[in-house]
Amino acid sequence: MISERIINIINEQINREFYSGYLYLSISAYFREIGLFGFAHRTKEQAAEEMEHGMKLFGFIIDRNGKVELKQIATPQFEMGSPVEIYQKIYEHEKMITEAIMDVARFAEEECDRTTLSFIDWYINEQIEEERSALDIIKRLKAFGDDRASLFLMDNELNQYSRN
Ligand code: OFO
Repeated sequence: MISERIINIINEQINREFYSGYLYLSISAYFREIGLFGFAHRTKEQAAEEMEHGMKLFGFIIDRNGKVELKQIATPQFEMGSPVEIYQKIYEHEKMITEAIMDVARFAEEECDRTTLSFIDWYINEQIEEERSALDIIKRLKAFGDDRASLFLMDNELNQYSRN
């Protein structure tokens, strides 16, 4: 039996994942606007990934016979800047998501809910990847980003990105 407390925090997490999708989509639109099509592609793929994260949580609540509550998705409040500034904010956002996932794990531990604990493990590992990939892009932008030719090459490289 899953507790109300766990259902509530997972419903909140569904909202955060869809918000993340919105956030990446807004960033993708901005990159597209300024002609960084590879960055636009990469962040659009990330948006789709976030929707999948939300849907997986949605499915989990249904599977556990809980009540899904779809909350309002906020408009992303994100001041765009240079690619490195944007990725620094993405990194901060992902760290916040990691904390939220850890809260789900903590609640599940407190309630000895092994099913939720085992389910949320996937997200804990996924967050390692989410933080790392944002950091990798920051590192490369810092190493090469001021140079327009390098930014062009990196943009082309990101255009090849496929999450499958
Ligand atoms: Fe779903 O992890 Fe990013 O936000």
